[in-house]
Amino acid sequence: MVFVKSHDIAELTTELIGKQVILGGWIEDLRKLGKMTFITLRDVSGIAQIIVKGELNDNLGEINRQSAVIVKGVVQETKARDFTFEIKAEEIEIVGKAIHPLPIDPIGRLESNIDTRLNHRALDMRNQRTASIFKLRHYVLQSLRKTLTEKKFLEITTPKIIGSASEGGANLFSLDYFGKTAYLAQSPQLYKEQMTIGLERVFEISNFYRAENSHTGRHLTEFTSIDIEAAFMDYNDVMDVLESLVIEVYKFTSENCKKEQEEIGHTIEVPSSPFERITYSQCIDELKKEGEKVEFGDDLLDSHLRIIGKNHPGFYFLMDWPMKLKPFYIREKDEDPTLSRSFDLQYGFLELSSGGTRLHDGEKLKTRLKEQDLDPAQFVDHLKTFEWGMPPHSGWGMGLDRLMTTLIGVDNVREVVLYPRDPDRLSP
Ligand code: AMO
Repeated sequence: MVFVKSHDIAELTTELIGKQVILGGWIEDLRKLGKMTFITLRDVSGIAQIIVKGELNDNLGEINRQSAVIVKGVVQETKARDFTFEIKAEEIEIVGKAIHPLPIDPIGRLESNIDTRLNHRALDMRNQRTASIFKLRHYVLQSLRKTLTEKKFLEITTPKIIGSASEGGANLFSLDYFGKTAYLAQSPQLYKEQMTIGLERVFEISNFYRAENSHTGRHLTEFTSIDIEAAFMDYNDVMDVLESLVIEVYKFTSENCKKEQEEIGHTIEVPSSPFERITYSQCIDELKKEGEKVEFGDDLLDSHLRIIGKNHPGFYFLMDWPMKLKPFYIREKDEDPTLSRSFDLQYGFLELSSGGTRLHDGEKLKTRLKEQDLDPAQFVDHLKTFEWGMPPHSGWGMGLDRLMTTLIGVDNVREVVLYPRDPDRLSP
């Protein structure tokens, strides 16, 4: 039999009754009833009932559930309650046999823990809850690209193998590069800033790497980041871009992914806007009121953010952080140089994004590098671009995996990443 399907299951309608179709998919269920066999066939788009009778049924033999099959048959009316038509099989070919028993139950009747599912991720994708998460992830990416393109951002791809750190020395993976030391990029920070001198507004959606020995539901060693950088914008402008992007993602998936929301058992609620914008100083005051021993200049610990998150559920911006807590490329506020033009986008206690206005004066950048014990000599290629007409610019980076957890209401980023990488997991 040919391998080419005539239709996806979702394309079948009662108008095709009497017509021959060729379907391809996996046997989700199989019931032998005397002279007949009922097969539930699933493909990526849906499920159909196949009925097998007569000689074909007599010669059917053993077929394990979850085997891949091609079915040629005729669409006909049905008495089944769950279907509006069925397919009377004329030919069935098992094109990919599945073993029995399988290591996990893809229908999800027998629940497996996340580690077991991740060990068999490809098979887990036949679980409709898991498949729906990754369909949603696709639509999130589609929405992000659409909105950013409408806002005149151009998609770029920067190198992931680099010669010096983009975010300072911490958490760097190093590798041998033909006898030299190379690193895996922690972010596209320096390259995206450089691109503003010609392309003005750029974005990148790529994987980046952090040698973070963290065992939490929100840290991975390889994560997907959505990054933007825009010339002639201040941090308030790129916060507006971020806010409208998040709102659009929620709107787009809430409207276009009804089936996926049903499968996951979670309704996507579009957040109200504008998002609250609170300052770091306000947070310190709030924490002090709650009896926390914290002073201006201290970094906010997870325990602090949990308190702030309780006071401000949902999305909010936490802005104007002290300069000393921010990376070398962040610019100070004119009216108070101890404060930075920076922000984090929070979802409760969870940090989704950070960004800010950048220093665009090369000399100041050099001074800041030294202040942070970084060697300007390591950044010569970057620093020289600041002599070529560097415009004022701002941007942010947002963890796609973390954004996905807020969208579908799960706690662990591993649920929304195909093959997560963390200190304990390097395969499959
Ligand atoms: P930052 O280091 O805050 O900023 O990272 C931006 C966002 O990326 C996500 N993220 C992670 N997600 C999962 N696992 C990790 N280990 C991990 N590390 C970071 C988070 C975080 O908010 N260059 C700046 C951004 C900018 O200023 O443009 C940067 O990388 O959601």
